[in-house]
Amino acid sequence: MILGPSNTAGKVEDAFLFIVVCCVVLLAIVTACMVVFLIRYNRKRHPRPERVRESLLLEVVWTVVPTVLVILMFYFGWVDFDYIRNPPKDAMPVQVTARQWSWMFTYENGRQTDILNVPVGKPVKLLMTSADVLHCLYIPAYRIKEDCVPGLTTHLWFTANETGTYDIFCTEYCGVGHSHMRTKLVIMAADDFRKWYAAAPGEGIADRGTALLQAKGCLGCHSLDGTPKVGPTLKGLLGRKETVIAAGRERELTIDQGFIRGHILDPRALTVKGFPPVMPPIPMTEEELKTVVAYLETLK
Ligand SMILES: [Cu+2]
Repeated sequence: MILGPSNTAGKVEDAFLFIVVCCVVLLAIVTACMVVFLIRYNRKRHPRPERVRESLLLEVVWTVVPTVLVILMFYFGWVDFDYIRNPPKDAMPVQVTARQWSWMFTYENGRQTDILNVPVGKPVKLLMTSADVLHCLYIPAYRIKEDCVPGLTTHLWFTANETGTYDIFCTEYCGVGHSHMRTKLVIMAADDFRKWYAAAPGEGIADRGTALLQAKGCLGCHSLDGTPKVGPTLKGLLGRKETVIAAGRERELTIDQGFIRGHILDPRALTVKGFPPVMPPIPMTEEELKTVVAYLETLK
């Protein structure tokens, strides 16, 4: 029995190992028979073919053994699949919203992040949906993945066996920013998680601004450090001169507060030249728009 970094990883690994071992043993037997037959029944030694009589014993063996092996493969696969599909009752629920091109995790107390933080040793249940197109949440180290479908809630669950940081990928091609749609799974010690979970986000504009941009998924496509991603960087955005394309025509524009507010709510009206016209409208309250603008002021 393999332990692995999570309960699910061990299960999948066990079933996979059993199948690989069966395949390797069968391959060795078939290859050995082939080589022996090649030498022993060579045409030089047997110029005239001989009549071969059937062997009931041999036929029974080569029918029964593979049948039993295939049934065992199905059995291990089914038992583990059933286990991985059914979360325990006491699992900690986390809502997951996938959107082009970011992940948002919402906890029971309303806390929202773009990185999945969970405690070690506790079952966690992800309740997943999508705000736009099909996505798929994949945790390679845990050997689990599940689709995120608009209008539907799908689920995944796991219990982490050890602390650490693991990759989360989107594995359903979802548009130009698909390769940017990755984040981290952070497994914390129980005490660290309790502290993180209870901590209120900081009161300063930098903390509130980044928390809001994270929660709304903006940072999936826009960096804060000057590097362009799917969209232009937010660093120095306010007051910057950009060439924009509106209704197929190009023009110069200085980005001001009005532009930011309008563009968040209705991004399809115009696009910054050099970037794909793919930003979805981001619903925000007046309060949230104020926070974004105030935060962008500090990034000038
Ligand atoms: Cu995706």
